[in-house]
Amino acid sequence: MKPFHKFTIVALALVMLVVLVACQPAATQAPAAEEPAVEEPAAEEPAAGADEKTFEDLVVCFAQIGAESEWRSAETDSVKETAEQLGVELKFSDAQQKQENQIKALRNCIAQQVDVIGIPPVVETGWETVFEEAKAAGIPVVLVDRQAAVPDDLYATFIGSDFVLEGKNSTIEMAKLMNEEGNIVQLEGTVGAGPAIDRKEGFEAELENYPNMKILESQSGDFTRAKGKEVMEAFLKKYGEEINGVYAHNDDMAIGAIQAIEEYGLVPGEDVIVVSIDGVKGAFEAMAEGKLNCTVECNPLLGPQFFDAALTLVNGGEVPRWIKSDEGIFCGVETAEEMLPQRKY
Ligand code: GYE
Repeated sequence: MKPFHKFTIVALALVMLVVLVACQPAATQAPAAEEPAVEEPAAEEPAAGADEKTFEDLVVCFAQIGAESEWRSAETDSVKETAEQLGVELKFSDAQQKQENQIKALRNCIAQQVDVIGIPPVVETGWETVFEEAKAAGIPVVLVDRQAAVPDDLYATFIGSDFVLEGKNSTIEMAKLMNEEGNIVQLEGTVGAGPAIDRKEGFEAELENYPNMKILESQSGDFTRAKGKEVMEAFLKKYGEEINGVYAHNDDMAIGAIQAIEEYGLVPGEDVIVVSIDGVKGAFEAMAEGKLNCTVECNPLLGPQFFDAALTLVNGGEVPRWIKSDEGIFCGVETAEEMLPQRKY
């Protein structure tokens, strides 16, 4: 409402009030005349209860795993940028891939009595004690992008993808690309990590529908390019041209594998089909060059959903047990060229 308007309405209200005082029987109209006067302060702070917190009141911990992949760096940026935009006080830590560092970070957050803790648990197990400590301190724990194997009452919600489905979709795409036959090597994510366990499970379960496709060997490449390359070199040494396809649990390992395939003298994307998960820019670039065949998307831009959930929890609201991300599947040079300019990570 423009100031001029407000002034006019307030003036009108005053005139009405004088009329009302002078003319008692018209009292039933009083509420209408009073409206603008009460509306002014209310318009500033709609419906917010006196003790209802806003984003500016929140102090939130985010105990990040590290920076092993393009995906994780995109997630870190999303969390930091969103906190800044919303005015949330963020206490961010980087555990350099070590669970013990993540646990230390959580204990620090508890000691500082933050409002909410967000954590992508590097592996699924080993969280019960520290999550119980958070619970005892009344601090909700939000699992961001990776799950933990703990009882339901030890975390408020899981925000992230359906990794089993990502694995299953990867099989389906590989089957199409390989005409439903051939030998595959699997580059797994970090041993014990939720997405590594589920992406393997989804892929292998779906593979049972394709009797002429088989996995020669699976090994962890720890979600990094360097490790992905190293493991692929070993696979090539052992199996050579017997390998028809590579399934990598993330794009970074696939990009490492692509280098190994090229150095070995084969053509990635043609001699060896390559399918991976994440949908990061590096994958779209490799796909535009025809070296990666498909990437199954896993969205890392979880900052907005995370802080929304944090605010709801702090204000005593309910959040779903699983807040899922919306994701697509992208294959081929043309798709990559078309999508690259719009990709946000
Ligand atoms: O796919 C991978 C990363 O936890 C979903 O971790 C995440 C995974 C992601 O390092 O690239």
